[in-house]
Amino acid sequence: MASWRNPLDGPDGTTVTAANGGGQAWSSVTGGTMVYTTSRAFRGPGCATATSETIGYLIRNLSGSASPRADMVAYVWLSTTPLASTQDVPVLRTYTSAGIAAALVLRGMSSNNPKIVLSTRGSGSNVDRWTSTPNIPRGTWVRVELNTEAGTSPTTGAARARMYAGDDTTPIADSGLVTGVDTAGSSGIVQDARAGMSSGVWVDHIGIRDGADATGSPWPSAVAPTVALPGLTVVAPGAPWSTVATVGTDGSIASTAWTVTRVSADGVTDVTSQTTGQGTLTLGSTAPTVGGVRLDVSVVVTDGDGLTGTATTTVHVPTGANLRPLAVDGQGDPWSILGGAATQGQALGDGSTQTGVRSPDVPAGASSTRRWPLQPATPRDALDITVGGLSTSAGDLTVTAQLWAPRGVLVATKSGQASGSTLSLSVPDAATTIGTDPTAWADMWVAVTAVA
Ligand SMILES: [Ca+2]
Repeated sequence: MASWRNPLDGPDGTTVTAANGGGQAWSSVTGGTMVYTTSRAFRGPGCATATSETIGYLIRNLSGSASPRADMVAYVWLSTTPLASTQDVPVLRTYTSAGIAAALVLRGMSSNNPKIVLSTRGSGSNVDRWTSTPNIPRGTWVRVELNTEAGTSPTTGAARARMYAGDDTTPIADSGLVTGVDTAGSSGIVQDARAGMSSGVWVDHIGIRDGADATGSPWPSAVAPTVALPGLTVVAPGAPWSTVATVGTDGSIASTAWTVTRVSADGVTDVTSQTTGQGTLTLGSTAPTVGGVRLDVSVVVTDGDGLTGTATTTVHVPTGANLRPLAVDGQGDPWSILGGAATQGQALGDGSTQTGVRSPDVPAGASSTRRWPLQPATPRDALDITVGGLSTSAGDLTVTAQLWAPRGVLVATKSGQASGSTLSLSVPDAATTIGTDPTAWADMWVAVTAVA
């Protein structure tokens, strides 16, 4: 079984071709000229119609010898003005190798009382098997469905035609399953499905399903769009920056909304949203001009069915070289280490989860900062660093611990006030925010600031 759909949401005014969008590609296009239009739509931004009463056809090849059944559905809108001369618009048809299998025809199109007709293959010409009693409503969306079962002889085929108002589940008209008719000669195969349209007949959302096990409505369920963004990016301060969302959809894209959260070096966030730009987000004059900023970027794509897909990425805007880490044996005293660690690297590296640091006396209104090299041995998915046992001799200080990645990128920050308190720096998504380059993981550091 294979499902296939096309919501006909191509660019407004563009001639419909086999491959120019509007949904999944057609196998071929023939007959009159068809165009996408946003003048109306059952779902999504638009639909398609023909530019004259010369009927255009969209053809979809089925699964060859594996297609003893084919089911089709489409939404149609008839102008309130009858066509000038055309009587029949075969909106849904299935074909076998020897010609037509079954057809759902809009008949009486030049009258005010059009009907739907089910016809199947005959010797020389199609044979009408059923005509609806109700008229086809004009000036509103109507759903039509055609089921075809290919028999293995001219008397073992079956077909069914139905008409509904919009997405209703109870039909306005139903032929029932017409059996014992010729749909495929003796081939047992339905090989393609065709949708037709004329001027005055707008068509939207065509669904096709084939295979031996096709049952129920042929309209396949809509699939949420897939969205992807490039991974972690590092850009220079002030440099314009842009990114492109890669979107996969079985229909159209109704909207694209971006959110950019700026996380500054002091942990302040500034959220901005951008709904224009569609698939591309560009930060030009609004790009960060100061380093030490992280941008958390997310995009939400909504398709014509109202389903959404989302993706996130991170952009680091590093600071200047003045924030390079100290050497492992750097001397920042009078800060000192408390506890059992023999070296600063060990104290703040893999082998220690509890490290005490001692600040110097800090006069009121002053501050003191010490940077501690950090040497994790390997990249990891998550990173937890605890700066504990803060000891001061000047009463309560406000102590801030920050975890910095290479290139001056602030990864995490935490503040506390009580002497002896513990500050935990947790980076659950370290592999994303820091990356997986081992040299990067060997070039990280923690800054501890005491403010009296
Ligand atoms: Ca549409």
